[in-house]
Amino acid sequence: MSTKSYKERAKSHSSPCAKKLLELMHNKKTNLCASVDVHTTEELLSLVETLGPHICLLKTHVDILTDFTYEGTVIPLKKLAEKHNFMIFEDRKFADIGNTVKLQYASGVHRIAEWADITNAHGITGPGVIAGLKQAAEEASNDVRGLLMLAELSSKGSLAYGEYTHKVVEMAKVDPSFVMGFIAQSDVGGREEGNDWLIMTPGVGLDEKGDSLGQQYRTVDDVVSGSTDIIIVGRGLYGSGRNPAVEGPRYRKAGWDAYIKRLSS
Ligand code: BMP
Repeated sequence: MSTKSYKERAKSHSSPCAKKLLELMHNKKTNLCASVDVHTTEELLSLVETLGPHICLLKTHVDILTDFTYEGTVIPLKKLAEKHNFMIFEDRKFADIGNTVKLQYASGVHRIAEWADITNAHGITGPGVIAGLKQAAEEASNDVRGLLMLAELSSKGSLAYGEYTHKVVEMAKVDPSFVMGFIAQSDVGGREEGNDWLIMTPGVGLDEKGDSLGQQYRTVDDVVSGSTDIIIVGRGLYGSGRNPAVEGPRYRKAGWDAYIKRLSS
């Protein structure tokens, strides 16, 4: 766990993308990432318009959209990111050999490398996944790009723990300028060489304990008092019966208060 402020960490971070995000978090006073898993671009843009002022990061799964186009989806999303000052994380969970993920990241209908500030990958195939994604990022854009490795998962029965998690953390060390941190539920360590990994945690909810398909929720205080730097919240913000205009500020405040408390602990 880091008890340093986001501002302090931004100054010395090895990843330019993490630096940019930490500065944004400090200036905007939010560590909330909204995860918006909806079917249409219209729903996505409307929710992002409401949640945008409260978040540092928007997490997308653009392969869920039935009407995705670069012009119709990405361009307006990037405009909203500029208007409300947040970054974009496409939760693609790459998991193939380096050459294939390089193609998947840059090509196809989604061309993720061109517009997503951050994406993520499983370590199951070995460090080639990091090298492949890095090559695609460099070829696709001059903007900073960051990669999160999936070290632990929130779902019941996940196989990502213990030795597997440890090996993923070791793997991340091959490129700390591109790998900015982990999707994880705990402090996964690996800072001996001075790496200041960002820990982003999904499976966060203030009202539910989980869903019927294995998702498990923990509270904001629980995760941030541990090692979480960024809380990832989905249905807690916009699920049935929820008003995003109310839940956005509520989760933002909970996340920020928990961070301030951690700083003084
Ligand atoms: P929700 O808060 O509605 O359960 O959504 C969680 C989001 O985080 C989903 O988009 C899911 O794909 C993602 N996620 C997760 O729930 N657990 C993980 O360990 C990793 C994830 O990316």
